[in-house]
Amino acid sequence: MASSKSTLPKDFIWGFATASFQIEGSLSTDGRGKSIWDDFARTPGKTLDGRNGDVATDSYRLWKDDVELLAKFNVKTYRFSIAWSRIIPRGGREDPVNPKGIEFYSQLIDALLEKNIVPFVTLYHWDLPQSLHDRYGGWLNKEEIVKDFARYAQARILHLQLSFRSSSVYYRGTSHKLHHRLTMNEPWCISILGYGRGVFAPGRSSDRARSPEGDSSTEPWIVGRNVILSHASAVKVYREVFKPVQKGEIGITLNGDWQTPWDDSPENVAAAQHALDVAIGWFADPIYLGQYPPYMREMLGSRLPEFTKEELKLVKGSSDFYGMNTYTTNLCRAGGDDEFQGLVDYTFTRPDGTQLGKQAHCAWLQDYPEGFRSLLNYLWNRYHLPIYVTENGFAVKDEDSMSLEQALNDADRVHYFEGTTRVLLQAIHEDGVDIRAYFPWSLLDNFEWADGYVTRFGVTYVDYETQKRYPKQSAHFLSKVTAFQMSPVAQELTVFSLQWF
Ligand code: GBH
Repeated sequence: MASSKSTLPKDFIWGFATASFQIEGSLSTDGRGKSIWDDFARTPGKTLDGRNGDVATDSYRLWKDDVELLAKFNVKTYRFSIAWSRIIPRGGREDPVNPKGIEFYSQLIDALLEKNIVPFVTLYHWDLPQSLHDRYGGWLNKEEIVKDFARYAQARILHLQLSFRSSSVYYRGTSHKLHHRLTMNEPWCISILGYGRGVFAPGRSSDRARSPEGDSSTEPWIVGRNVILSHASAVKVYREVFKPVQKGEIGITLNGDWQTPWDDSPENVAAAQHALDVAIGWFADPIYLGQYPPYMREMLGSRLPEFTKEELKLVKGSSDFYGMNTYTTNLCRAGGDDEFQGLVDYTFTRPDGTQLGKQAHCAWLQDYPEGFRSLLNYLWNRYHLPIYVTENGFAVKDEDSMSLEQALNDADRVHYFEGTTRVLLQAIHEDGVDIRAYFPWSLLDNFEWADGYVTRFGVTYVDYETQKRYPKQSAHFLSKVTAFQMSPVAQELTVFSLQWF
């Protein structure tokens, strides 16, 4: 079949993304241990609407509804995360594995496979077992956390694999290339928002109004290094023990938006690169190129925790693909004292006073598809690996006064996805970027971290009183375009036995 400019490549996969703490609820059911988000979200002042993750979208109970939605939307794949504290309630390498936790994810995965939906699993999307934080400082403690994360990866891998061996489910897939797993979601957010700004669990920060303890000038950088090392040791386990048999892929996903100079002055051109270095290069450069970006060292001096030679060997090349979460573009101006943005000020207001794009229902996001295209090109040219877009989405205002019908008519989100899907195709066909997956965020409205339930990113509306799900216009739009573009794939399936983990 001749490939056309409006067609996605044959093996391309698309589907929606979610994360355990944002959807599951049932926080003390079936032996789940506490995570750092449980109490953090319950603490007054930590979320915008004072609401927490105790119920969320109730997906621990209603997961079958979610699978039905995915099937209805005609997706090829579903990106979800596993709650570490369901698998190992106390989290540590000596602590027991919880069979009920294993069972929960096994049945979810089996149900997906029965519908020919490829599971795309994230090991860690921010819900660290509370016990590890209490016992030794969690992500701050390199010696402990790296070993515990590797053990969690192995426990999850081993046990889930055993349960699949006895399963009669077979996946009809295009090729083994479809076996993917992610270690971490967005190390920048784990480090900066959890230990620098203190707006995410565990909420540590130098700002004493916000946190009784923490040091924003050192801890985020230490946590970042430890997250990279934990990721790399999980990858080592996978590659040594499981990959030879399964031939699957493993990688990490990084957040990062396109950064472009506010004007063409040399200092602002440099500022945009500095912003990219801190948002993305901090993690991507060690993992893909084997060293920190020079600007990280320039900015932080001795506060930048180094890797030993041996560690660097483990880290370099530890991701089989580039996992990309991206939402917007920032206009960059040199200056300010925000190290977390590379000593760069972000704005959406151009020099002539106009806005970059349409404002989402959260301060940090405007609709600007051209930036998405530029970032895809930048990452492809810098790291030379296939790109999986593991998150991309838009928040639309939804007021209590709105009718359901109005809430479902999410025209601004449809507009956003029209832009990003158009640009995705251009990047593939016109720019030659190797892009293999696309996951709009999110399958459904859910617990939006510090924003509580005020900000809605779903393509499915959730009525939080009844927990009923209602597809929005954007869900119809995405299923239609992608189903059309994906149609050749379904014809070329072969059968092979399943070994996901
Ligand atoms: C994603 O992060 C998350 O992976 C996902 O769980 C979440 O639901 C989704 O975004 C929508 O928010 O103004 O200092 O608070 C995207 C990357 C980086 C975007 C931090 C918001 C806010 C910085 N995020 N950013 S701050």
